[in-house]
Amino acid sequence: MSERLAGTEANPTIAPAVDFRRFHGPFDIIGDIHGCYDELRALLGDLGYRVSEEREADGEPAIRVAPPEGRMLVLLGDLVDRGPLVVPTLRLAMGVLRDGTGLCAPGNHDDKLRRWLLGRPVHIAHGLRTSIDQLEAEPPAFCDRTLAFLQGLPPYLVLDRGRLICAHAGLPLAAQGRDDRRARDLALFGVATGERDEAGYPVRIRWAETYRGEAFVVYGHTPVRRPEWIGNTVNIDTGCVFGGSLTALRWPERETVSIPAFRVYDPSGRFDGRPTDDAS
Ligand SMILES: [Mn+2]
Repeated sequence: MSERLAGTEANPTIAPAVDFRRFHGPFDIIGDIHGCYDELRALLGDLGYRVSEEREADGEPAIRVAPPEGRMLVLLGDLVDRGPLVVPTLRLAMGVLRDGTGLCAPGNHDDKLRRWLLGRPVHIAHGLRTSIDQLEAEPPAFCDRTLAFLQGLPPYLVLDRGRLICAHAGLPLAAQGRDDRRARDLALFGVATGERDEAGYPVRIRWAETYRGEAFVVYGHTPVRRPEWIGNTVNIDTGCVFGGSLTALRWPERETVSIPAFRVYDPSGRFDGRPTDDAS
């Protein structure tokens, strides 16, 4: 793989599953919603989107998003867990995929919910119980729809002719364009050293500090007080569910728009650049 051009138009080795280069934006990229649907609606309103809560012909609730002319919503993963409104957040994400008004990459929490829905043994912690409780209050068909939605998500997105990569936990250059187990784990969980910190959480490599790729990488997963710009990357997880804020990155403008959380939904957050959980 080319040292510098991985993930760009010049690199022909983009796996089909992650190849969204034909989508040029402009985009509004939002991640780590964690069921903070009220804040998501407010932020989308600030960005000029119209959100409507409707019903399908069969009576099933549906949430429809109408972007401003020409724009597209990109959801950067961790739709679920910890927060109060996981179900409408999922409905909105399913709605944008169905209508073609947006794209979605999964986060580690979404992937763990997917495995729970498949009946696999998962450790119910780090907010998964809040999602399960909310899903169990819905008709069983909603779990089926949620599983089908999660099963269909690509591990990350290569966008805009290869200039932009949206990956929940970021993506080092060597993994860009790949669709193997390691690339998938990096995109969903990040780069772990194998060590644990004094609180028992996995230590992650700060890959962005040495990143020299040409594709701009937008990621989240580790809460920070303000969007963290490092080289050709930005972390936009500003910890809404922990009482921080919900942030969108506008592309290609490279501007962020944030709104403060309406309340602290989960008091366990920290904003020091270390992971808040190891929901793996
Ligand atoms: Mn995450």
